[in-house]
Amino acid sequence: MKPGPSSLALTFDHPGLARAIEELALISEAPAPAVTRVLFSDTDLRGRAYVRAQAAAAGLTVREDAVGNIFARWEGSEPALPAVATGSHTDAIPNAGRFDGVVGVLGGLAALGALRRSGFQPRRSLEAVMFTAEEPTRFGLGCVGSRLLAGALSLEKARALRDREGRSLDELRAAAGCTGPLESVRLAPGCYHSFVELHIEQGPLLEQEGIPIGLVEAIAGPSAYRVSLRGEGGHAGAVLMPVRHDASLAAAEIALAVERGAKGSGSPDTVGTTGVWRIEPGAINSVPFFAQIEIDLRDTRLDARDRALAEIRRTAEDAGRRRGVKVEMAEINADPPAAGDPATIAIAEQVCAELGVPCRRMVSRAYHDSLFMARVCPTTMIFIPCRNGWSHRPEEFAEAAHIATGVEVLARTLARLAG
Ligand code: HGY
Ligand code: MN
Ligand code: MN
Repeated sequence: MKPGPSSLALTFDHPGLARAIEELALISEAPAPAVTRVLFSDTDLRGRAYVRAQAAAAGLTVREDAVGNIFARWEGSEPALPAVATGSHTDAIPNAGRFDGVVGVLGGLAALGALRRSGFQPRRSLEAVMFTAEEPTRFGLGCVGSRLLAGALSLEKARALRDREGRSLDELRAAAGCTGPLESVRLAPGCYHSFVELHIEQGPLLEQEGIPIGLVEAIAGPSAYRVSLRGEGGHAGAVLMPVRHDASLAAAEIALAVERGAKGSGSPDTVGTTGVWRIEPGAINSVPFFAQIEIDLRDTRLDARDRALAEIRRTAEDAGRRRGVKVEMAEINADPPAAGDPATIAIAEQVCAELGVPCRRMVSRAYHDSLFMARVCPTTMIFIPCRNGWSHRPEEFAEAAHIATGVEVLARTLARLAG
């Protein structure tokens, strides 16, 4: 008889999970409560070692691929069948929080641990995955690990990635001990039956509505652009205003167009951010001759995102001409949105109903590795509330009770999928 979620007697080590989240949070370049763990930095390598140890302690077979994706596997009774997977990331942008991604990695291990202790025997193998480089901090591109797994990033583009010091992915992964050709990362077709990622919402909805579980039916499509502007420098006292070609002011016009374009796209879900600014020479008494900004633009609807982008491009062209500044706008990535799998969502909804846990379907405005795993197999995400919707900041916080509920819904959903 297929083990229904209610018939499985599961015990969870919630204090142990809370301890692990706190221990991992201390592996950081930033002082607590902030967390910084940039891809292939020393802290990232120590964080990886911590996750590998946790997975091994859970009795799982651990392997790492050529780009640092870590797979913790529990062989099923029919190992030839496509496996069921869960997972997320542990890299963290500068001065982030301790729950983003981590809840899905350590919570996924906790879910598999509870299933193993219950005597449940999955037909399909179960895997908890720690995806490498979900955050764009190192190379300016997010989800490098899951893109390569899904075949959504060409090897040529992967090899062309450079960090601010000019180091390549190949150089950094080799230094991190990740061996093997990049070609070996791409997943074999049909290797996964389904994928479910546990993650904090990174928005205020669940908390506002008092609902402990969100089931993701769409993930907004992220896009990013790097705009380089070259004008003329000079002495801040000597160069009079009418003859200036100030690169930073052209950049400022473009940043305002990002806001204007997002607000005017016709969709409430369009979001635009100019989060990275570089000005040269960066002296108070010198007119900026060079500026570089990085723009993050997203929506679940591509037509709305495109309308916002058109406004940005129009302004870039106009400001450059008017100010005598050379403007080059390069696309870093422009990805389509992903849909959550209805059948997988329905299983998680049934689990919630049997547990008496309120849940709602929703959109993810943040992107996740699920955005690319949805190209590999039927995928959804289980969201839990986070305080005030805060994320990517040290005050990020998820209640232990919400994490516990998320892990239990995940465990029982995985049991259904793998049973
Ligand atoms: O930016 C994002 O949406 C994700 O947190 N990297
Ligand atoms: Mn993040
Ligand atoms: Mn995340």
